[in-house]
Formats: sequence, structure tokens, C-alpha cells
Amino acid sequence: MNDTSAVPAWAGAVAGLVAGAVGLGVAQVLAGFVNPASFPVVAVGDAVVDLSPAWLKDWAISTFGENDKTVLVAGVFVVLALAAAALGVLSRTRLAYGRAGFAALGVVGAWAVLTRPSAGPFDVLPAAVGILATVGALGWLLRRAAAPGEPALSSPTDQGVFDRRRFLTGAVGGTLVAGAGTALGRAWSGGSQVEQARQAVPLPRAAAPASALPAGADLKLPGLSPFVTPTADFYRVDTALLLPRIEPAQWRLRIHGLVDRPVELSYDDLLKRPLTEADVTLTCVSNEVGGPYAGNARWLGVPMAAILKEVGVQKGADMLLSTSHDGWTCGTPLDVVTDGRDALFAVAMNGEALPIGHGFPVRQVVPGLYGYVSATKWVVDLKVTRFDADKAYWSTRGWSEKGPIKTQSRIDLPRNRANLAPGRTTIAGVAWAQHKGIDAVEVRVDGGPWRQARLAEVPGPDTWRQWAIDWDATAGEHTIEVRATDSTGYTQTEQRASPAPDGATGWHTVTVSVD
Ligand SMILES: Nc1nc2c(c(=O)[nH]1)N[C@H]1C(S)=C(S)[C@@H](COP(=O)(O)O)O[C@H]1N2
Ligand SMILES: [Mo]
Repeated sequence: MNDTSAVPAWAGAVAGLVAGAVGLGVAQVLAGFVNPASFPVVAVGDAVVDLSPAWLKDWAISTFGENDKTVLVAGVFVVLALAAAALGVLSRTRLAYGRAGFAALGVVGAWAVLTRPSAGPFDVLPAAVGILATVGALGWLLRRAAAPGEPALSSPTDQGVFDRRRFLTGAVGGTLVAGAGTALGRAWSGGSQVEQARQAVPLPRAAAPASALPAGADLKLPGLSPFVTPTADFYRVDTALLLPRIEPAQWRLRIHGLVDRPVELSYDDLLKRPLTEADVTLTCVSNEVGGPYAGNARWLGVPMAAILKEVGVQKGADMLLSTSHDGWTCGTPLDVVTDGRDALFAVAMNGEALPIGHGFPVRQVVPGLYGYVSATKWVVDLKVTRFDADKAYWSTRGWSEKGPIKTQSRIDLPRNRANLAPGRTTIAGVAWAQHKGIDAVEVRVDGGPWRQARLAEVPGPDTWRQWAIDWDATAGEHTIEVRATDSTGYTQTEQRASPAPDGATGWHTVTVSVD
């Protein structure tokens, strides 16, 4: 291409970036009005999450852990910035290149927004108006850059000389507009109102309180996971780039499908019912052996079985398809929910209304099932159905349909690759086999004989169980292994399996050096 423009390439790149930022600022303002999830960058990220093959998601989770979504959004911004800069450079010779390129980006953004399960028709506005603002800003900036005179619109900058000063003041102006739009849009998106409503929720007392924790439930060893995971440290796993923020007064749970009496419950309807409190350990199927995705909390909620009894489940149903506010779905075996265990529509966690990131205002908690088949956060819809009629989010992506939690144990202490002083030391950790309970934990060093660890008390079979054992550490490198046996008599297999498709197996192993 013959570069006849008076505007240098760097200024074109800056014009593209600033114009792109103006568009995002405008989109953010509109998203603040329409729906925070209609901000196109978030929608594109969500679409990438939904379209990614399972192996890519597994790789992202194992590489970036709970930061996977921050990395994804940052990636979308980097791609956008590169594209905007390139389009800015091209637009110096022909504004039509920039128009076409940004229009294409706008179409991708609008498509991503409209494919979101919770999208309404107005959700397309931020992407559409944002792109118009970008194209307008780009033309304006490039016209300012070339002075004097009134260049032709199709080639705004191929006449005249570059006016650096006018260009830079324009770029600063555009940046200010972009920043103001972003700030206003965020403020209008109403997140803080929901947080205030959350803090104001009057939590009723449990009709069926949890029994007091046994005195010996927590061995209180430094470095050992505490029996109750503090809410702030509780792992978080979900597909949401932007947390759903739901006013409790607006929340409804629709229950339908194979039922005699479909209902729609409000938050107040739920809080008026007798509430059950239960200590339950949640576990993610993506947890590697020894991994961090398990946490124990005291939940308060309405037994799911009680509500199902009210609506009258019809013959032939075997699955509960729950849907979250942001369209994620989950298929839970009906027999598990109704067998008498504390399966809850939970409203509180560790004595406070659910944090927004853990499902406010209402989530499911089912002891004994991995989160992906049971623990729907921000739940708004429950369809009583059949496994052969409906498929849930992760089941269509290669994960097993039913997800009973596998018996597991983890060494928290000493940490892998720790350096220890010789002499008496404590090996300790947690083991779980939710709804069965842990009966024994054994530890061996350097492939020697298995020794029984002492077990902490537990309030019931639905939580993890701490364990500890003393060891006389001798100089050298050592390998420590752990295995648990649950109340059915099953002892963890040594066979290593990765998390997909139905949960990792194998013995957690740490190596330490003693000198
Ligand atoms: N709405 C929604 N609920 C969800 C998920 C999700 O992606 N979206 N992920 C599930 C998975 S895989 C797990 S392990 C648990 C994790 O719950 P937590 O984030 O409160 O620890 O939530 C479950 N509930
Ligand atoms: Mo999970």
C-alpha cells in the first residue's frame, strides 16, 4: 500500500486505541443501564468460556487456577488493543478500513452478547452504540491530526501536514471520555446496591440447627486446613466472568417440569419455611489429587426435598435440571436429593447471607456430589426431568453425568518440598468421603508399612475429617503418602486418574528433605 498519509503510523495506532477505548467507555455506560453482562468484552469472554473445548478449560484451570478468568479477560483486551492499533494505522490512508474492521469487531461483540443465555433484546445496544462511537472518534481524531483544511472523508489524512499538538489534545480528550464512561457505567451497574441488600438480609434462625461442633473437630495445627473454611478463603469455581448481581426482592425460583403443581417462589417465600443448618464440605471435580478445591462451611437453607414434596414429583423423573441466573445448568440425580441427606436451597454460609461469589441470594448444596452436578449458585430455575431428556452444561462437555465425590485425602503438613529439622514432626491433613464418612487414614514414609493416623472428631458424614500422625524424621529425602478408607470399607486406589471425566484418584504424595 502506498502510504500517502501525513499522519505518522504511531499516531494512527494511538488514534485506533483511543477510539476503541471511547467505544468501550460508551458501551460501559449503556451496559450500566441495560445489563452489566451486556458489556461486549465480558460477553466475548463468556462466549470463549462456553465454546472452549474441555481440554482447554482443564488446561486453563490447572495453569491459572482461580485466576483463569482474569487471564481470559486480559487476553480479550490485548487482542482488542492490537486490532484497534492496527486498524488505526490502516485508517490513515483510508478511513473505510477502520470502519469495516471496527464494524466486524462490533458484530463479534453483538453476536457474543446475544448468544448469552440471559440476554434480552436491548443487550445488543452497548456493542452497537459502542462501535458507532469508536468509528466516530476515529474519524474525528484523524481529521484533527492532519491540518490544515478539510480533507475528503474517504482519505482524511492524505493531505496537509501532521498537527501533533491538535492530535494529542484530541487523544487526551478521547481518553477522558473513555475513562468517564467506564467509571459512570460501573457505578450505574448497581453492584453495590445488591451488596447492601445482602448485608441487610434478616437471616432467620434454623428450625433444625446443626449440632454443636464436637470439641475435637479441629486439631488446630498451624498449616493444617481449619475444620471450618473461613468464607474469604473458600475456593470459588464457576464460569461467570461477571458475578450475577441479583436483588433478593427480584429473585424467583421457578419449579416446573414433571411436577403436579408448578410454583414460583420468592426469597421471602423461602425464608418463611423451616430452615435446616448443616456442615457440608464442597468439592470440585476439577480438583487434582492434593489440590485446593475443597472447602467446608456451615450452610443454612430450605431442604430441597421439602419443596419437591410440595410440588409433587411425577413418576419417571430422575433428574433435577437447575439453571443459574447466567444460564449455567446442572443435572442432579433426584434420588440423591430425596434420600434424607441435607440437600439444601442454601441462603447462608458460615452465619452470613451467601456472598455474591458463592451464589447470593440462593444456591444449592448437596452433600456427596461434586459441585458441577449439584451446587448451582444464583439458582433461578429448577426443572424436574429425566437424564435421557435433558443435558447439563458440563455433561455436554465430556464430564460424567453423575458426579458422586470420590473418597480422597490430602497432606497439608508438611508442605511438598519442605525442609525439616530431624526429630519428631507432625504429618497432618484432611480426608473426605461426603455422606459416607471417613473411617481410617493411613500414612507411610518411603514405601514402608502403613501406619494409622489419629482422626479428629466430625459432626457427621458430610464433612471432611482432619487427621494427624507423628513421625520421627531422619536426615535425608523422604516421600510421604496418604490413603483414606471410608465407612463402606473402600480404601482409596493408588491408580492415578486425572479429574476428567469424573474426579481424580490416587494417593497424595509429598517429598521433604530433612537435615
Ligand atoms: N451458576 C453456577 N453455579 C455453579 C458453577 C457455575 O459455573 N455456575 N460451578 C459449580 C462448580 S463446578 C463448583 S465446584 C461449585 C463451587 O462452589 P463455590 O464457588 O461456592 O466454591 O459451584 C458450582 N455451581
Ligand atoms: Mo467444580
